[in-house]
Amino acid sequence: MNKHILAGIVLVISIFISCTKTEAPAPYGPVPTENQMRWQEMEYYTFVHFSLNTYTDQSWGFGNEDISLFNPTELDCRQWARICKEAGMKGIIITAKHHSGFCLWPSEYTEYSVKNAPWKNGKGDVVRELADACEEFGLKLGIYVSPWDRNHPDYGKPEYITYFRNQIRELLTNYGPIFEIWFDGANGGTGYYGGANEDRKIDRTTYYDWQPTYKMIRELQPDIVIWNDGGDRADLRWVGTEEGYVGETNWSLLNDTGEVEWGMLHFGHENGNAWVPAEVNTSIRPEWFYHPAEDDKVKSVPKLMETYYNSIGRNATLLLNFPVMPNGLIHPGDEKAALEMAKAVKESFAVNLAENSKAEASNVRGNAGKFNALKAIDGNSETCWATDDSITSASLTIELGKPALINRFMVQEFIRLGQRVKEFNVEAFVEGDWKEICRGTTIGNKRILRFPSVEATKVRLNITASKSCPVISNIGIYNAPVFLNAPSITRSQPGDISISTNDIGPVFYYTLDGSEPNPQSTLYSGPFQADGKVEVRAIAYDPASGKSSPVGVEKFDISKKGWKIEGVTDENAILILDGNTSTTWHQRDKKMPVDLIVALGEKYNVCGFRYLSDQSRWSSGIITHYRFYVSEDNKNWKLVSEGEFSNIKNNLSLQVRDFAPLRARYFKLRALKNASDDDVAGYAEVDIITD
Ligand code: FUL
Repeated sequence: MNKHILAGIVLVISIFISCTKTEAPAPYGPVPTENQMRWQEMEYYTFVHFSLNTYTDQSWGFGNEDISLFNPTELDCRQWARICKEAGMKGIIITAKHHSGFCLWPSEYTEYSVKNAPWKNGKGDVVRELADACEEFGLKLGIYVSPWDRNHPDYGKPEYITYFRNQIRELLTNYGPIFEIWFDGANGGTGYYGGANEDRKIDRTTYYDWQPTYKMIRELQPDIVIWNDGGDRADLRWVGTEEGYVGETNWSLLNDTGEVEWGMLHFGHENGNAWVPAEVNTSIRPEWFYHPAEDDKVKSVPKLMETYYNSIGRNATLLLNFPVMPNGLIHPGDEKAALEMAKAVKESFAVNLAENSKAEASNVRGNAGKFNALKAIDGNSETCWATDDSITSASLTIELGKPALINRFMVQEFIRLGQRVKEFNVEAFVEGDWKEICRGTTIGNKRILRFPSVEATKVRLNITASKSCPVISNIGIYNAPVFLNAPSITRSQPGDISISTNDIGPVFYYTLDGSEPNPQSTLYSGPFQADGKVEVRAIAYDPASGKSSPVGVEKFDISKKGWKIEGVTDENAILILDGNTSTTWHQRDKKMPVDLIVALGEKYNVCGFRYLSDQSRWSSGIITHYRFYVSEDNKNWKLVSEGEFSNIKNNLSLQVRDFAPLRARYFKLRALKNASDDDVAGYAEVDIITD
């Protein structure tokens, strides 16, 4: 036989043997269940916050709100479902019962539900209508049912757990398949509790006795995933913030020991022994429930895209909330923002420059075609590039064919075999040289990295550390359009205005007369003086693409130049007046109630105040209950506002309270209680509103 033919036959036989012999890598560490996989692949779904609070403008109902307020005259769950479908979401989780205890379905176990509301003469059932709409639009249904119940007389006693389980059973029996159940961890304490009007504390680690409840849930809904932030470890985890992001390093792992520390929620445990992936929950507006005052605070497309990259692009799913209006509909502004975001996502990932180009890897498992580099760019997430078992660092190079502008890199691990990669970087071949364009730590289900546009002919993924041999199912390279964030505008105590952004490369234009800024307005060249009442409007502008950001607006009140914090020697106290939201001051040396007294220097008609808590990830001293006083002489004080900053622990947004104007030269913010039940009072910024 001809030598070459023989060599060819040997090669074919050896390839055949190696292909058939090369097994997929063994799973490494914990792996997802089928239910977790199905959920992970949904990627994006919505929350709907709707309850009696919708009618009382509250974040948390106390539990005694009048049922007769609930009358959504135009309620249309088909509208919610249509918007979600068009926005690319795959399911809807509804607040069937929020902390107030009011039930959106006619529960047979309580009178505090839609069955006693004027809506549809007590014959309505919001959960039923939503289940039907979801079925019609091909969406999955999820249930939020609050463990904390501020209405129920038995809350805090063992009897309540039976009540709670009965409600869960109703919800998981009567409304078809439920993809996710959501158990909020908030347990604020005070409530109506059937008229007791008291503070009831429970031990969140034992009170709810979760295991029998989990068992019942899985029997009733075998395909469900359980989200729980309040006790025993469930299938999914909270990320420790409601701001719309998870850690850049994000392991889908936790330790199986029940309670986890706050920081670990954000990053997961690298060596955790249980698969507990992250879900990023955030609202399309600052708050979860509808508040008319937030109609102009719907998040912009760049902000929502930021959230997209910081959730789905960081190995998490995204649960984006719509607050439904009192009439029962999603506000047109929220709809517009969600649809524009969907369009931006579509445009960003429309063309995958990696797909079906050429690719080579530094190592291929068993030299087998089944696991070669091309499997990472074939658009099929069931096939993957994998290396030999002994390999924990490897490279994969993609030839783009011709020079192409790129600014996004997407990579996915085949997580059914576990999460492995610890560190990687990406290089681009630019004018004859390799240049690092971005780097990351974990990958997981999906990691998307952003970098300034670069023209490249080749792109190389270098996995520099992995727990075990890497298994990569997908790589995408894109040139996404620019979406700039509205710039942020701050003013220091001496009156210097600064304009800034996290985006790379834009310039800013601004106005001070209320007119809309454009590239013909004043160019920002550094901080400038503008004291007293002034409205600054600014845009970020990208000279390369000619694109502008949405307008950032900041209304500043009276000058803080002459303000003084009374009775305090710590010079850092001034940080709470500096206009910089990332600097803070804490009072730690007093017992609650803790007062903050500010002398304004002159007399003003004061008609409101603003409190911004410590914004850092490890924030402390977050005031939850307050009293606000004004005075002309620092002796005789008038109480002008008091109450709670509901949900402030999870959602650190600015708290604004208005009241009837009063002449004042001093104000006093009294902290009655904080979120961690200690004596620390912390502040990022404190400000007043004058008329
Ligand atoms: C929080 C709750 O207290 C908020 O009201 C909201 O429901 C959010 C999703 O979870 O913990």
